[in-house]
Amino acid sequence: MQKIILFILTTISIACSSSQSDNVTFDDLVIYAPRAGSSVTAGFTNISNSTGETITIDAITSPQFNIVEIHETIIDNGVAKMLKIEKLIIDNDESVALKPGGKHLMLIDAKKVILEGEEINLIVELSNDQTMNLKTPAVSRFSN
Ligand SMILES: [Cu+2]
Repeated sequence: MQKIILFILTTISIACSSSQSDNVTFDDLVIYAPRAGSSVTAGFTNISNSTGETITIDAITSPQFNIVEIHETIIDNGVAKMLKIEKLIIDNDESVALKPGGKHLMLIDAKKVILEGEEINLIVELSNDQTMNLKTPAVSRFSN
């Protein structure tokens, strides 16, 4: 009987340690292919922080774009405007949604024409000195 209890305890502690892993995740990353003739596009994702500490996104770069920024859409006197967020802060055990009409990734000045299906890479530098490499194929903005 004691063996069984020990086994259960071990299983629980393994489950806990995996959910508490040093982790920042970018889920459901979507990047639109720029419109024909445009070199600018937007991206969306859900960022979660389970590192045990507050995390700041210090920088995002991409081999395919000269500039990657995080923007926030605000309504100013009835006009939608985008503000650059210099450092996006994500508290421990919190997530931040980058979504249409809200915060979003802005990919600016594509280095070449990017068509649907082409892979986009993002290099994300976090305040804990972690660097994350993300990739996703560019999708049509009319696909959903
Ligand atoms: Cu923007």
